[in-house]
Amino acid sequence: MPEDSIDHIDFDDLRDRAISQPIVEHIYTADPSAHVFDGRIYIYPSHDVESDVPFDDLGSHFAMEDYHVISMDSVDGPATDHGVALHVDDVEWAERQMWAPDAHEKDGKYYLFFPAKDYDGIFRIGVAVSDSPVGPFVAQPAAIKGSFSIDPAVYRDHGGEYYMYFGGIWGGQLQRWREGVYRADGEGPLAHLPADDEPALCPKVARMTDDLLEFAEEPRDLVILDEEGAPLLQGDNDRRFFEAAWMHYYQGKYYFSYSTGDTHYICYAMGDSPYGPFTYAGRILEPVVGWTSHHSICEVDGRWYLFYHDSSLSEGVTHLRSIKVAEITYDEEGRIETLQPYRE
Ligand code: FUB
Repeated sequence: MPEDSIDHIDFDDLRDRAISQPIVEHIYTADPSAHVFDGRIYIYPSHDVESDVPFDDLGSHFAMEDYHVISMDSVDGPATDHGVALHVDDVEWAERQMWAPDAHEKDGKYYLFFPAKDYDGIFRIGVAVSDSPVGPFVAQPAAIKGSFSIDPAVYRDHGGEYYMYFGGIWGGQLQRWREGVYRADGEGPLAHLPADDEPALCPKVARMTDDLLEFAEEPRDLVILDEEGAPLLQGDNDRRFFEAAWMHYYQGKYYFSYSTGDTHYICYAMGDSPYGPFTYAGRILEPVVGWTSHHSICEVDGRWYLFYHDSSLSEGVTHLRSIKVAEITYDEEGRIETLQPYRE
């Protein structure tokens, strides 16, 4: 939701009408990636902080420095903040902007996947490892080879393979990698984007190596098609991919979900393989208060939940967000019913 449309919001009323309340209120948190490990819910969010970096369309004011892990016994139970799990000062290759992370477990070890800008101002994706789901995590000395852009989400398929989904346009720099190398020329968030009548930029997917520390293959385009089988166009701002990739599997189908960024929707597309192609299927979440929308989808005790964020606690400050959770439901055809974040 754009900042200029919040001027007339009565935030006490909005918080009363919200379908869910912040999971924690003692810090600002965003971009929640939720998993169940050994029967407990672990959430890997961004840790939002005040910054003196001015607002711009590249998201420079999202100047986060560390990650905290939040855990809960149940979606409506008390949440525990396990403190700093990884700080940018402890990541050799990263200089700033610890954006949306994800985590996964393999053979008793826990892997935190995170984007940050390197010392050339280029977003890369790193991995940090721990024996505990709550850290502390020890970062690898270098970012994943061949990684770029933001918002990693790691999905374990039934065969035991792990795939990373990632990418984000504008400040997430995906458009600067169209030719396979980073293009530093061109000002602002729109430089190097395709024209509105060209196919939209695709999010990326790559299978991970067995140790989860590198890509096992070149990242591929994850294509999102419309109902006629044509790729979504860049000018289709209500449906095209912007950032916040997530993958889940439900009753025989793969669901790729994502944010449309400047139109503020969480949407999804359905497919038959972790690589796609995917066909656009609808909206999961209408716009929340705050510019960004970002989510994960996680099954807990046989029910499905959307973890998301909004800026109602900070009264609309875009870079001070709070993570929330709400149940989602599917119809008989596997379509997800759209959530309205605030009741009328
Ligand atoms: O939190 C920083 C950025 O804002 C994330 O990486 C994006 O997905 C958006 O939520």
